[in-house]
Amino acid sequence: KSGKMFVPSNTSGEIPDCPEIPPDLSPLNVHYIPNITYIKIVSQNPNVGPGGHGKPEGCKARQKVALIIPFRDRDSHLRNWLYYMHPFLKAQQADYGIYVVEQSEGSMFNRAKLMNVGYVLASNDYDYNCFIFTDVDIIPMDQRNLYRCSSNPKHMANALDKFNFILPYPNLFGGIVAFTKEQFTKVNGFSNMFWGWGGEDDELYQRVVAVGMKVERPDLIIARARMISHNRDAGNEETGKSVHLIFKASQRMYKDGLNTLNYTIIGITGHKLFTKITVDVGTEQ
Ligand code: UD2
Ligand code: MN
Repeated sequence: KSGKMFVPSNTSGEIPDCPEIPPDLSPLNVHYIPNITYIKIVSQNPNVGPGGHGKPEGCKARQKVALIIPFRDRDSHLRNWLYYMHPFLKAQQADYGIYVVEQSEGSMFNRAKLMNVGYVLASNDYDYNCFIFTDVDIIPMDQRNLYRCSSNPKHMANALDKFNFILPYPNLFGGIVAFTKEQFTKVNGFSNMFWGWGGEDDELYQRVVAVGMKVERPDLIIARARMISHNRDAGNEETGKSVHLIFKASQRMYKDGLNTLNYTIIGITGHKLFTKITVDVGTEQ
């Protein structure tokens, strides 16, 4: 025997925490590229693991972030989102996973219910403590806009190009929101009752207010983001039923949400750039 043992260079076996604010973040040039291909995005992001997971090298992230995207028939938007977001999240030294929650054909779109399904399945996949619920068509224009959770629920789509980079009305809570696990369970998630376009974001805002939490927003300069312009999708029409649901949010919130969520998984596929969950969320009762 030589008596020699292999001793790794870092004897404690621990890697340091990442800095609170990642280094070298800057504004970005973002424009819609209709013909970007998955092959190109994969080749440009060799560090991304199966199912769309990324992790910083050489340091330990302070949060584990799940990005949840409600989806149906928006492939070119998804390609653009992935093209910009994988490098963006890498620059932010994020420990993250991307979940595209696709509603199966034949029923009215239910964005909020897809968010709840994404929350449950992502939680089963990895030890996430932060959940960012984002539309597929919104791409941040500044790396300093940290895709992280805060001590309050955070609304992150407060400076969209579509609204000339200002908050169009004070209670807007649509587009992108970030919740810790504690914050999201405290409001019982989103309502499951919003079929078709509109109102589910305002209802979530009412839940946040009802439990006494405040909403945070990033600075208007760093929150600048592009929303890819589009028409209203077929199968996501506005029904006009949302107003009374928003109004009664605080009375309904503990009997409509994560604790009453029902759905049927059609399939879960680990793509190279994201995890796709196809789900049947039913139809309006
Ligand atoms: C606003 C809100 C959005 C949501 C919506 C009303 C902002 C910036 N955005 O966006 O968060 O509250 O109003 O429901 O405030 N989707 C599909 N396929 C479909 C339909 C929708 O993938 O057929 C997904 C996709 O991720 C899309 C999101 O749902 O970005 C919201 O739908 P939208 O983009 O049509 O709604 P929009 O732009 O009016
Ligand atoms: Mn949109």
